Amino acid sequence: MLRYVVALCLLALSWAQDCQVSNIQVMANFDRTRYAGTWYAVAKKDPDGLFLIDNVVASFTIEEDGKMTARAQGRVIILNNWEMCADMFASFEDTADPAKFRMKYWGAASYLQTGNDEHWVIDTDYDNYAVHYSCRLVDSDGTCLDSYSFIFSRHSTGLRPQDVVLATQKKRDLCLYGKYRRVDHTGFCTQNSS
Ligand code: DAO
Repeated sequence: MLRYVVALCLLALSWAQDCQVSNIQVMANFDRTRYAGTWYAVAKKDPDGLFLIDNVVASFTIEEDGKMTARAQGRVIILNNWEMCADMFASFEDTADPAKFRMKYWGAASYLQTGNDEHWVIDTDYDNYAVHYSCRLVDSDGTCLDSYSFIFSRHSTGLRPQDVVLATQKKRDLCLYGKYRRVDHTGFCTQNSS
């Protein structure tokens, strides 16, 4: 019996870490109402063509029709060396999985990036931390060729030590361990809004 349990655990572990986008586990029974509110990005794995650099704060709202929307700010550098605080908006299209959305995003100003990305909530306890993931391009072998991921905290001061442990495990599960950088909050966006 023990042998079967161990074999099952190993199978589950290898499944979680085979780096296949289709095998990525997202948050079970995701509750968007509890997810709403302000999140501070504390770490980010950048996509190709980095956009939001630091001072990233996202605020999620559940509208009267139940749809999720978001507003985010962050420091960006556009036109090679113009540094500014980007004011961004997003609307989320539901999918069959409550933790997986299609996110349409655009800027308050026309020269800011627009796009249509996956927005998956990998894990959250709603009150302290959240792990987000988006794969922009799936390779022919099923792994992700171009992804980005935010680690969010409810606290501008960062993650609690116990949440660092949980987020680190999720980074490994996403096959992105070692690819994140810290996202600083310096007050840039309170002084330089677009
Ligand atoms: O920063 O490189 C990047 C890609 C992110 C683009 C999307 C930002 C706009 C909306 C954010 C809402 C919550 C994550």
